Amino acid sequence: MFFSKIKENLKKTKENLDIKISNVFASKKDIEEIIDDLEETLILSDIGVNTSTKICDNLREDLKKQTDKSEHAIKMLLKKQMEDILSKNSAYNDLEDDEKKVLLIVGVNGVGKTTSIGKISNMYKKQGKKILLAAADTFRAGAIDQLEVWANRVGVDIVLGKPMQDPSSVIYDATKKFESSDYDLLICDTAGRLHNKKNLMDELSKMKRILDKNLKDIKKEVLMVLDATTGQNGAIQAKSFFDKTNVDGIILTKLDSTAKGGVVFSIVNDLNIPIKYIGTGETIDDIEKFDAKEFVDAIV
Ligand SMILES: Nc1nc2c(ncn2[C@@H]2O[C@H](COP(=O)(O)OP(=O)(O)OP(=O)(O)O)[C@@H](O)[C@H]2O)c(=O)[nH]1
Ligand SMILES: [Mg+2]
Repeated sequence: MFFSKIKENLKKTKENLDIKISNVFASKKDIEEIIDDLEETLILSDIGVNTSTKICDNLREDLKKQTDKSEHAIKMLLKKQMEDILSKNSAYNDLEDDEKKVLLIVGVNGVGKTTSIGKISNMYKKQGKKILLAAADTFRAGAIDQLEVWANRVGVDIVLGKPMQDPSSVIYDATKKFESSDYDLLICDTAGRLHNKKNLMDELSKMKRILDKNLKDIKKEVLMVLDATTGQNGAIQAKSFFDKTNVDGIILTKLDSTAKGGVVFSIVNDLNIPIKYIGTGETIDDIEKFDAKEFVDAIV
């Protein structure tokens, strides 16, 4: 059931990719032509030139080694190659049983930071974790309230900033509260926009320094939220924007509303950053820990 939900939510990407792949086979050509057409199909599905070429080069090699060159066999090999690209860099490291962790959530405005924090809190709350949120987006009017609504909905604690308060002081307060009780997870919301880019980068670095200093022995991850509907260009822009904050992983949102789900492959292969979670809708349960096999099975 869980599995069919992913499939349902990735319908647009599946329609884009799966049907085109079936069309390649339907027009009965020789193997070389089929692979060339598959390569073109992958490129046109936002998988990117480098990544599509790599998948199909490997597929050609695989096919040399086996006699079964039926549509089914080729498709299985294709899926295997697609899965390999994704699993190489995307092993998910979950919260261990007694591990504490801090997530600093960054990303340009409107990509889905606050919503993802709500969904992730809910996911870990259901696993029995004790969670604290920090509303450190003090720049945009309404951002603090928005996170508070999520905190109440999920039933987790929150440290509230005041509008225009120094965001790092919110993080500071949150680290103190985190230490004062047996919290497992601290998730920090940040602004997607400040007066300018330098300002935003400086602010994020300052927050990271405070986390490092005050919660020295606790594992931290900077997660960059990307909106899948912006495709490859959005991903490349975001990478250059947030490079300085040393991104550890990606939360890829809005995969339900785009046919560009192929961007997952170029993010992992070209940007070299693992995808940790995917957002597949606007409701609280529309988040999944990223799983390479599950993802490929849902779209091809
Ligand atoms: N369809 C869909 N919509 C999403 C998803 N994640 C977030 N959204 C929507 O995207 C919009 C922006 O989400 P926010 O969580 O406010 O984004 P943000 O990055 O916190 O935005 P700022 O605080 O303005 O920087 C909202 O309307 C969300 O419901 C998703 O996975 N799928
Ligand atoms: Mg927000």
